[in-house]
Amino acid sequence: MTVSNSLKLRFDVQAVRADFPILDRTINGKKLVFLDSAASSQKPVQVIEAIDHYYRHSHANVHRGIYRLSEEATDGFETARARVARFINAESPKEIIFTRNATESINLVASSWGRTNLKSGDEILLTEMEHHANLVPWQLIAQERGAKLRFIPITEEGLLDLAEIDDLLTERTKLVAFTQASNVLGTLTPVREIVDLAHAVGAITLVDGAQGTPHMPVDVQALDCDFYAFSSHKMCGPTGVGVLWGRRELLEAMPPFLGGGEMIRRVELERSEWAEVPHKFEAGTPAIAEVIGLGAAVDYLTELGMEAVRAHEKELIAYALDRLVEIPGVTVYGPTDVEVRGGVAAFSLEGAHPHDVATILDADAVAVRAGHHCAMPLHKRLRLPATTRASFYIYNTYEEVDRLVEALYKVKHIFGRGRP
Ligand code: 7TS
Repeated sequence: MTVSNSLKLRFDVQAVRADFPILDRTINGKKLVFLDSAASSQKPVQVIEAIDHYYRHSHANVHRGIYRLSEEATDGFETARARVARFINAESPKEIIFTRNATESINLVASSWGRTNLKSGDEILLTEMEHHANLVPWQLIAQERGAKLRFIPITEEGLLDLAEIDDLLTERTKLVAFTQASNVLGTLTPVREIVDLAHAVGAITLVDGAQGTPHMPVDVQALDCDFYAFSSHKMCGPTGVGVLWGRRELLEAMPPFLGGGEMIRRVELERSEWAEVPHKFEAGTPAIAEVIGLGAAVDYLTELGMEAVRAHEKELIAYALDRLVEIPGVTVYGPTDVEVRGGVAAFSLEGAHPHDVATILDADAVAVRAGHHCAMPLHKRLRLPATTRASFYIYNTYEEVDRLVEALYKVKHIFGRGRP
């Protein structure tokens, strides 16, 4: 008997699992164990059916036709915007901009806000644990504007090291952009504390919520940040849609990101006037079905309760950390205190390359990710070329952690270092 048999999870995981058709799949004759939700989560039937229903019954372009189908599509689209606003406690749905993904949301701010607000000598403060999505857009705009990038370092344990923050945050700092949760270390950052420090020197803040919104309650007003970015596909919703929340006065002062239809009030041959926010930032036909699917995902997570989602993941990661460190030769990175850690475990296994580990786990139908997880500077800081990463979500169980651990013992056996 494994330890997991004596433990019970926060909510009825079997009922949750029954909502995810893909979890019935077998790979190599074994039941799939999906441990790569940090890359993209699986989708419940409620989301799949919302998209199916939309295409079967209500598809037309939005904000244009004065006929029933177009009105239904527009209504579905705008209702989803209101649901997303409520989900992160935005003051108004007008502050919710639909993009393609978190990456595009961050690029929108770097481009529209950065071009009009950054000048030579200004500084942008980032951290050493950022995903490339919250690094490269700032490199591009810093180069263009002659601004300088600075970085909050991390401690050996993988927490943000705020000891030198007074030197890093000065009146030259115009923007602080940082992740709410590391997609490698699992670290949960002290968002409100950093936001307060940034505001004290007059800087604005962007929080990369790609690994936050899917896993914990988010209240942008309580966080007091200025921009907040996330992706639908990591939170049970479809691919192809992301969200940027921004303070209305900032959004109103920013120039458009992309030009075209939908984002204008009036167009002449030589010049145009922009539509009100959020439409100013939504050029062209949007991902209507996907936005409606995101609305269904928000309903699904709201019904589960984000406090319960976080509690579930906290229990799973605590169990996973305990079991992984039992395996000789395994090193898990990131904080050990689950109060400041999300459901992500990146690790190495002595003597085995992460790609080999992931390939052997795949033979056992355990899906994990191997590589740098789009955080190359963080891996350089950890002096590692790559790691293997297991990430957990609402549908994962203790038994699946056991399957991971069993499969890792097999890897050790294959590499000749462990017991069979
Ligand atoms: N920020 C963080 C913290 C992320 O983890 C990711 C994606 C992104 C931004 C970008 O999200 P996207 O939807 O725009 O691509 N993270 C991962 C990952 O860990 N494995 O694959 C994608």
